[in-house]
Amino acid sequence: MNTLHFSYPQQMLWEETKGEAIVTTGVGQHQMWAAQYYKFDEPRRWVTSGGLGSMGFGLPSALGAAAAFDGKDGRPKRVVVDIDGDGSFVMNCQELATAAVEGLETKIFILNNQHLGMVVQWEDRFYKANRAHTYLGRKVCCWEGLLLL
Ligand SMILES: Cc1ncc(C[n+]2csc(CCOP(=O)(O)OP(=O)(O)O)c2C)c(N)n1
Ligand SMILES: [Mg+2]
Repeated sequence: MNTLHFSYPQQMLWEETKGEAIVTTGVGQHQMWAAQYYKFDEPRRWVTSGGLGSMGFGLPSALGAAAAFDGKDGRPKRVVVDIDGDGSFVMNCQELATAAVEGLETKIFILNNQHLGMVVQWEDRFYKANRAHTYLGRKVCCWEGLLLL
């Protein structure tokens, strides 16, 4: 199985955008990796919910940034990237409709670890790895002789 370390996409993104993108995030491990590995050289490029911890923040805030930096009517043009978790993204993915209707250009990186990763980390550390609906992957289910994948 090929694996990719969580820090790699953010490093790549930093290189590709020459550090000039506006980056937004959801909440979780992906957010921590983004904070550490997208090297913010300038202020006003990092949009995250910080201590409030609002999952679902990434996409709508990226759309706000895309509207503010759309290159129209004298406004500057900037690349906007939502670096999101799989759990956080689904909390507000209906806003893809807003992006389409309003024609807002946003790139979205979904770091799909198939878990509510940060909560899993706490489960491992403090709750003997007991899982409480933190797995987001596909369930393999045997029911009356049927294998549902
Ligand atoms: C609205 C909301 N619900 C629950 C939480 C608690 N919480 C913090 S991190 C997290 C998991 C995030 O999962 P994901 O977006 O996939 O990020 P990952 O940690 O896997 O990178 C949860 C459930 C929260 N911060 N906000
Ligand atoms: Mg996740």
